[in-house]
Amino acid sequence: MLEFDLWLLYQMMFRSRLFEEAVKKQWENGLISGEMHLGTGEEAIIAGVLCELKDGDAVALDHRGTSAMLLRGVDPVSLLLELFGHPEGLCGGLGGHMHLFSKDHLMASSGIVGSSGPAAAGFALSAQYQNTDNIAVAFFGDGAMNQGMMMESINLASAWGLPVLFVCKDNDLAISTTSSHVTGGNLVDRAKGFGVPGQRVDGYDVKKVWQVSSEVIRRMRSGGGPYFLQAQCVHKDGHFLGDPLLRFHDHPVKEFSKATGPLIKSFTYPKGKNVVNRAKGLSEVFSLILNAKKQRKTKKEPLQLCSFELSSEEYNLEEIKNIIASDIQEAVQKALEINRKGVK
Ligand SMILES: Cc1ncc(C[n+]2csc(CCOP(=O)(O)OP(=O)(O)O)c2C)c(N)n1
Repeated sequence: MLEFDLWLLYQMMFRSRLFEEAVKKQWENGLISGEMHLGTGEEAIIAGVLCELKDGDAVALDHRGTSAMLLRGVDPVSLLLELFGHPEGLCGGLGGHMHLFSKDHLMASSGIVGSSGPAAAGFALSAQYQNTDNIAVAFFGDGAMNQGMMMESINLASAWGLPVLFVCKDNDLAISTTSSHVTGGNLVDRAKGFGVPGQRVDGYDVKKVWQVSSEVIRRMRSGGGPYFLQAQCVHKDGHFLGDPLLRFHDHPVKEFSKATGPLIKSFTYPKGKNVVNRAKGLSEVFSLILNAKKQRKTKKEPLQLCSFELSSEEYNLEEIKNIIASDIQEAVQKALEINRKGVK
């Protein structure tokens, strides 16, 4: 994107949100099996960075990569079929939502936490070797910053001057472990310790994410070396669909009655930590449950924040939303139809 275009950014975010809502519906209908990690809530980070990329740039993704694939142009029908485990899916139905790959788009995702670091560094090494001005982006969560291979990638990217933009989508949680429990120091300073400049950015504000990314990516294309971005976000649908922290909140009686037995058993188990420690552990779990919903309510909503800034004189927002909604609806219907017909 050469010039700032808030309308384009909003459309990207809205497309991403609607697609993931459609995925959620199919997961609830039982068409997608296993865990399903959505990126609802991190749209401003994804759209703000991706809109600055051009052909030949590569993107390495974590376990929430579905919508980034969509926004880079991967066919939504093949994405949905992949999630259904159908042979006509993007990766023959064998990758599922966590292991997506598109050679045409130079994109790969992985469920191995931290692995987007080495993948992006590899893509960037290839761009550097071929003397192009292409860059690579690594998207990952704050939990991945405590993974060795991520540190190794940041180190090598610095030592070799690789054009990698490391984007940490910081929701302060790794499943149910809060960052403050397991993370020493400050992440931007940690990257600086490897010689990689970086900064924090408001991950709810697409305009701010775009401003920083566009400037940094422009520098990277002319040999500026790697950069580190730490952007705050919240995962509106929890760690994965059916996240127990949110389930406990939504259906306390049902969920607590299921958990009472195991909780009593673990509390009265004769071996292990003393009662004070066990009580402390339990209170931490309860406070996580209590905060799970509160956090999602108090955090900013990236789409709403962006829509407040759009000038109604330029375009008709409702019209644009309807067009995107019918595009997504069409893709879902097509994927369902192929899936219904079964395997040829
Ligand atoms: C190497 C590795 N360790 C552990 C896991 C299990 N695991 C899956 S997601 C996750 C949390 C990752 O947290 P973060 O990187 O902050 O991403 P988020 O889910 O918050 O987006 C963990 C520990 C894994 N998939 N890979």
